[in-house]
Amino acid sequence: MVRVDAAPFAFEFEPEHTALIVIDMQRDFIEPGGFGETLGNDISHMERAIGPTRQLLDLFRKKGWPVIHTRETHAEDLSDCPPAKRERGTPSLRIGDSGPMGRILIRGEPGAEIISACAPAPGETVIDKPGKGAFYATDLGALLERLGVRSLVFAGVTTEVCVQTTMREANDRGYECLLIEEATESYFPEFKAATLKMIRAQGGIVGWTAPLASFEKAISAWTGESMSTEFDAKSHVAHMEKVMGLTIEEDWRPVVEAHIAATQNAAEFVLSFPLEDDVEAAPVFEA
Ligand code: C5J
Repeated sequence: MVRVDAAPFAFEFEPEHTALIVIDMQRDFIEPGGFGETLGNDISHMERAIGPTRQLLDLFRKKGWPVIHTRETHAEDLSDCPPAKRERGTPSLRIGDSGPMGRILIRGEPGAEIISACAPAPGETVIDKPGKGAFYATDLGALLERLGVRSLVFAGVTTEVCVQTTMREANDRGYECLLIEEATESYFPEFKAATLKMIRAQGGIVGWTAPLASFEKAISAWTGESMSTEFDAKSHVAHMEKVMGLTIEEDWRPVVEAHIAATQNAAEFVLSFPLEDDVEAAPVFEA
């Protein structure tokens, strides 16, 4: 068990049941000319979250623990974009309009991509979500179930919109959620501060928050205590069998172990299996 010095009290998690979720570190929210800026926001605040998010990514990757990225995106024909979302306010460019980084928030356009510093590594899952919450109209819930995840560590932008919405969705589904304080940002510093307070108020009504240094310290302490700091493909395969409820045949075991040892990522292997049809139903909107 890893024990993080967090607020409102220690956050404890079992690494084999934990994933990192990095919310919407997209060019459209962070770089000039994207959705965030077209809404009139000061995007300069976003930069502060990049380094700490990258540090968290490096930490999870080194351990071979699952990493999931999300992107707020819509289909080319906007059939998954409620008119109310597109028409809200008076932005200089609306979702689907052409901007300096391609069509705003449209899947496949340059602006919808994750910034290079936090780009997904091979094998990491990327969830395209039409909503602010990452569970709505996606297969995130099914993926987490398949991975046997019970605790989620959060990073990304923006704190009070997509990060908080997803944390609340996760909390309602029974996940223990920790938000790393420096790895999230808002266009409004006061909203970030208020969101961190809201999350941990009332005994952690939504979850926990902790500084990155506390998280890193907890991992180091746990690594020091655990029997091996080496990536252990055999134990990852055994865990994978347990999570997926399957038995890998003896002939295949060395192949699977070699693959997982080479990629240092058991989660990638688990996630390469096709999912059943358990995506939350998404309504289709007329463009
Ligand atoms: C917003 C997000 N703010 N990713 N999206 O519209 O938080």
